[in-house]
Parts: sequence; structure tokens; C-alpha cells
Amino acid sequence: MKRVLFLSCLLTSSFFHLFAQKNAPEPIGPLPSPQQVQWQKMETYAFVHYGLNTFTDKEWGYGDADPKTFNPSRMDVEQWVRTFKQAGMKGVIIVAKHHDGFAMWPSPLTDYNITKSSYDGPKNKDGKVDVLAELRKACDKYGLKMGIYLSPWDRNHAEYGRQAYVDYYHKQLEQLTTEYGPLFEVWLDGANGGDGYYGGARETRKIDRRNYYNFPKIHSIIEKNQPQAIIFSDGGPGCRWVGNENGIAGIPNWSFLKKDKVYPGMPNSQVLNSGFPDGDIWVAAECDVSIRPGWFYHPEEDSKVKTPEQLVDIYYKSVGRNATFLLNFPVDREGRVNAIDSANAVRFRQIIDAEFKTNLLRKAKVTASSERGKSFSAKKLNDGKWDTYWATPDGTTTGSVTFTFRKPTRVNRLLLQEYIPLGQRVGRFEAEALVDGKWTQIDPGEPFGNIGYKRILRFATIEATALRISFFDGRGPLCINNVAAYCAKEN
Ligand code: FUL
Repeated sequence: MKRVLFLSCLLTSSFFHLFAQKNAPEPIGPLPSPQQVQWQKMETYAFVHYGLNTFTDKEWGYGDADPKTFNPSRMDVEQWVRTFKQAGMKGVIIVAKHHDGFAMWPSPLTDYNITKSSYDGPKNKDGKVDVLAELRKACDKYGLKMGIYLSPWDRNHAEYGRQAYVDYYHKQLEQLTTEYGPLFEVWLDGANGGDGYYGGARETRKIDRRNYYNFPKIHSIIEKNQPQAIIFSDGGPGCRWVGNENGIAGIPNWSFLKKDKVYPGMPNSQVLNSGFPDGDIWVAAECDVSIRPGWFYHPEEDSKVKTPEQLVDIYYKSVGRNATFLLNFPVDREGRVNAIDSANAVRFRQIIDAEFKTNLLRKAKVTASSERGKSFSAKKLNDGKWDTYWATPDGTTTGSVTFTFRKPTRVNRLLLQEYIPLGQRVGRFEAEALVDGKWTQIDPGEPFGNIGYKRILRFATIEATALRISFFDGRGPLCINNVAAYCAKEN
């Protein structure tokens, strides 16, 4: 009897498995770490370029400017952070040291640092001026995360090009990653121009970009002291440069790279724009772009600040294409985020908030071509929860979902998200709208591409009774956690 019962239980459960898989789909690598997922959810964060270049009107200081040149008249780090907060930025990455080698904190390893400048602001616990300590305090006060940029290239240091400089760099990093609290990102830029002051030598020094800095050691210092920090460089390993400084991610945009093909300062950086569909490591793209033409402040660029509308466009081309948006603010000579920059950034956020205020699919009826059972039903697509997702059964790598409105509804934005903890899967997709009883393809004015963490399409307003999205070339069963539609005010 027991045996019969056992057998019938077995049969019933496999029967159910056939039609309603209760188990979650197997992850398909490469996968993001939980830290990488948290990082991507930040979506927008600020960059601060500020230092001697601000006062010498340069983009790349040679490394010989007198520290006294740094002389802000009304510096207010809290004003920066308040501005970023109002602009919806979730964190800020500060240039702790740019290529000129000038340290914005009281580095005991060099005299070329903020304590030798004309700045006489608030003092740190050791009674010294310290822009990084000021930023830490302001970030904690306003609930923003903090990150640092520490340029490997150093045009001031006498030993640059030799081992002694590499040891110095590692020590600077050790200090920054132990004394300024939790960092969400460490930025390692890839520039290595060659010539510089180099302690008075004033010459050109060439290094082997791939091996000179001992990147494995750099990574191990960061991983030891700041395990949650995402390491940025051309090739990751945490996140990658998108291959341009205009804030524009590729279509498609895969969050994968090939481990042995990428490193900071690598040639052929245009491959970083779209990633590799067959990559072996998860390194999502970050779009770094300045609100002004330059990274540092130049008075003549006051009339060239990107408008709120231009920033909105960049948001769609970065966050809306599976990347993050790192917006740079060149702090001005007073020591503040300039009023024009601040107004435009805050207005940018107001526009974005308005455009994404009401998800028109929230109450729509949703059906899917197939479902993996109740826990992964199509209803998970518009339940407003990030952690629940619609999934297809094993072996089903294509499919479609249809949302039917209660009444004809005006729409001009479509937003899709894959549940990335299980990998990036969708190879491509298409969207159609039922308008006047006829299915017509939506025209976003660019290829649909793929999805990843987030994909947003903009299109001319249509009045639809239903929307249908079809997914193709899945790398496994589909796992989509969000589909939303909006109607943004047209200009
Ligand atoms: C580059 C640098 O050369 C620029 O000056 C700037 O800091 C940019 C964000 O990264 O590598």
C-alpha cells in the first residue's frame, strides 16, 4: 500500500512538473554578484572633478602647479551633496587624485596635497583640511553613498614609471580604502599620457599599461578593505567604461566581457559599448559624462551647460540601455556646484520623475504565451515588485506577453527589466500595440536591442487597447520582472 502511495505521489508530482514548474529557473552565467546588482539599482550618481585644474583652467595638469593655487572662496561640500540629492543622485564619486598627482586629502605620503593649499575649511579629526572627510560627513548626512577616483597616472611623482611609484600608489589606495568609510565604487581611469613634471624631470615616461600598476594587487587591496565596492575600469572587474564620454550605451548592450581581452587603457575600446554576447564575466557598463564640455570647471563653459532636456536624453541612452549614468559636476572656483549646473540637474530629475510617475500597466490584464507555474505567472510582470518575475518553463526560450487596458490608453514609453540575479538572457525583443483593432509595431526610432537590468523605449504617443511584447533568442527560459508603460508629457 505504502509503495502504491509513494508511486502515485511520484507520478502526480512529475505530472505537475510537466505543466507547472515550481522551481526557479537555473541561473545562466555569467552572473552578477549581489554587490553588482545593488550597484546597478543605483542607476544615477554624481562625479566631482575639482582640484588644481579648476584654478589653472586645465583639463590635465602637468603636475607642477603650486598647491597654493587651490584657493576656493566660498567652498561648501554640503551644497554639493544637497544638489546631488535633489538631482536624484544616489551617490558621489570624488576625484581624490587626478593625473596631476594633487591629493585632495592630507596624504602623509606626499607634500603635494590639500594641506599645502590656500584652503582653510573645516578640519578633520587630526586638525587638517580634508575634502574627502568633508564629503564623507555630507554623504552620511544626506544619505548618499561615496566613491573615489584615484588616477594611476601621476604627473607629479618623481618615481612614476618605476616600482617605487607603484608601491606609493598601493599605499595611497590602502589609506583611502581604510579611512573614509564604506565606498560603493573605486574608479581607475585608463589615461596614461606620458609626459609630466615627475619631480622636476619634465620628461616623457612610458609604462606597460597592462602590467605596470599591478592590477591584481590593486584589486586585492580594494576587495580586502571594501568588499562591497565596485571596481571601475575599461575592463572592470566590477563595472566597465562604455567606450565614450558622451553618456551613450550601445544597442544591444550585454553586461558581459571576455576576461582576457580587457584591461584599463586598452585599445579598441569601442567593443565596450555593447559588451560581448558570449562573454565570460559580468561587467555592466557605466556611462560617464560631464554636465559641461570639460570635466573640470572653466568659466567660458558657463554658457555650455547641458540642458535638462539633454540630460533626460542621456538618461534614456544610459539607464534606458542597461547601463548606469555617472554625471560629472565640475565644482567651480568658489568651491560650489555652479548655479546653472545645479538648476539643470534638479530640473532633469523633476522631468524624469514626472515621466515615470504612473505605470499604466499596473492595472492592465496580463497574459503570457507560457508560464512556469503560479510562482512565475505573468501577473508578476506588473505587481510592482522587483524580486518576483515571470518565467517560462525549461526549454522555452521565446515567448510573448500581452497587456490589455480597460479602455484605450495613450502611451509613449515602455520599460522592461530582466531579473538579472539569474543572468541576462533575452537576445532581442519587439513590441507592438493594438491600435484601432490592428497590431502595429511600435517605432522607438532605434533598434529594440536587448534588455538586461533595464531597457526603456520612447515613441510617439499612440492610443492603444493592448500592448504585446515578444522575446526571442533567450539564452535559457525567460525571466522578466517588470514591464511598465507610461505617457510622458510631450514638449
Ligand atoms: C579620463 C581622464 O583623462 C579625464 O580627465 C577624466 O578624469 C575622465 C573621467 O577620465 O580618463
